[in-house]
Amino acid sequence: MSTTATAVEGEHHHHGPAKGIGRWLFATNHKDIGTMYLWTALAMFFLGGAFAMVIRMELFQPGLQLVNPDWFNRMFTMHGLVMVFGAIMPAWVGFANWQIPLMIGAPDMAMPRMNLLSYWLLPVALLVLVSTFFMEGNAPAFGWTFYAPLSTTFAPDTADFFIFGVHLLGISSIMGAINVIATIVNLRAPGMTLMKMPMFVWTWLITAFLLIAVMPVLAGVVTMMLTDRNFGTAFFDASGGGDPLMFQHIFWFFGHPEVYIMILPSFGVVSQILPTFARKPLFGYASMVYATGAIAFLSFIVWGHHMFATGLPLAGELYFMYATMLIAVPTGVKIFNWAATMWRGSMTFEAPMLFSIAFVFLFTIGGLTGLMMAMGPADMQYHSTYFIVAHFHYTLVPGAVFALMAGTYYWLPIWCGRMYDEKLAKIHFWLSAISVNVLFFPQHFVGLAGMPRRVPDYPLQFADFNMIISIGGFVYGLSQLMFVYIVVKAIRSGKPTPDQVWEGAKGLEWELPNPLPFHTHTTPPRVD
Ligand code: CU1
Repeated sequence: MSTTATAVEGEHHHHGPAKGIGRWLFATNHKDIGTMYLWTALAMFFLGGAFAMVIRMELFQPGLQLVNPDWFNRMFTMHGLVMVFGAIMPAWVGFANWQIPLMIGAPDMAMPRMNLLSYWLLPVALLVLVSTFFMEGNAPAFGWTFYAPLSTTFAPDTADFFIFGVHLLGISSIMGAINVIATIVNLRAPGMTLMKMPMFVWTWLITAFLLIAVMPVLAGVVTMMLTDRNFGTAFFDASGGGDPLMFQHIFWFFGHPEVYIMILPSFGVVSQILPTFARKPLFGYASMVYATGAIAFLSFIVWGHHMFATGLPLAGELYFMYATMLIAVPTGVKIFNWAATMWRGSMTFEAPMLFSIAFVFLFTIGGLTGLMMAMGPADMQYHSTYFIVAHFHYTLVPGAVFALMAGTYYWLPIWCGRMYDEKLAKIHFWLSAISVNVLFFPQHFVGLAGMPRRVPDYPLQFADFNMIISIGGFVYGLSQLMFVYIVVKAIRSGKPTPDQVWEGAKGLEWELPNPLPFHTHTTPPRVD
């Protein structure tokens, strides 16, 4: 066959792993690409965190002291965009790259070079987004939801760079999702049937379908913005026959599933970790799979709950209310299963377990406030207050971020072949768990008392709580520096990972073969 010669020739070009920077620039190995995703996400976590620190410093006391209102708007806009698209989503893609091939017994991702392209589009897109700070007109200030007409008629020219950045991020995400699906569908080891797959793989498979379904919707809405802004269309402009509310419908058709894109992999990670440290198999595996699928399906048909205050028709409001409340059913199944997994288990409380247990408790708080907001008439009161901010930060910080921390401590020994310092990790956990509640719990109170979100200043009555919130924010932010220290320390001087990383994983079917040296290239020679 004619491909044989090419294959042999190809081998010459791939004689051993590339050295120096080339190893990273031209990486096609799922581990190297996963590593790049994870470091990029961590850097963006701190950039988004820096914006959050500015926000909390400004709100530390009433009155304007640090930034003017325009800068404040830029800060919360970029905070949201960087955290969602730069930190949480790429971090999960990093996890997917590292873990999915290992967990299903695949040699690599199905399309290694597309994988490389997916990755490199990411820093380019983030650079496009962040470089708007240095352009005339300055960075976008229309919130991460960039509602029209604020983002169309009333935004500076840098909004076009924002649109370009979102397109690039979308292409990167879609290609990443295609790769995940192709890998799981085609490259499972013999015997790895779908219903034997580890929960992390299942949740990522479903996440990938969500991404493919809604990232084009996001691309569509920013394209409509682009043509509204530059080519005389009036999709969102009532004076030209359009409708600004249509923006919200399209945006939230993307936006609500997007929330689950960030949280489903968390469900997967926690479903791996709880059994290991409870020394029991996951309770209700099949129901976990079906619950994940049900949540994903429901996520497409509830977007109107973001729009109760726009004056939906009564029938529409009732529909979105009941559909949204339905999500509590599969979510309840999951929480029950996690509790039942721990029930009468012989639990130990290493850092991954601590973060996972905190996830179960604190994500549930976010779920319950979500249920409160799902009630249309009540939402008219909560709408656009700090109560909303409290709600979604509970789902995304002690939700997604805690699961990312749990997963990192759990799998770092496999990723770098070395153990982290358990004592420091426990301190990191307790600092994070306490400060995250000091940071976000009182936001429920100021929200219910009527403090609006996205404001740089507030009346005196909110001063005490805001100071407490800010202190919680500073402690939480500083504590995450400890995480970097622990990870770097493990990589540089951690004890070598033992044959059995987690004693509790013994006998559980998703136990991984290890230790896998950091620089091992398991990819077989390519024959394309
Ligand atoms: Cu939603």
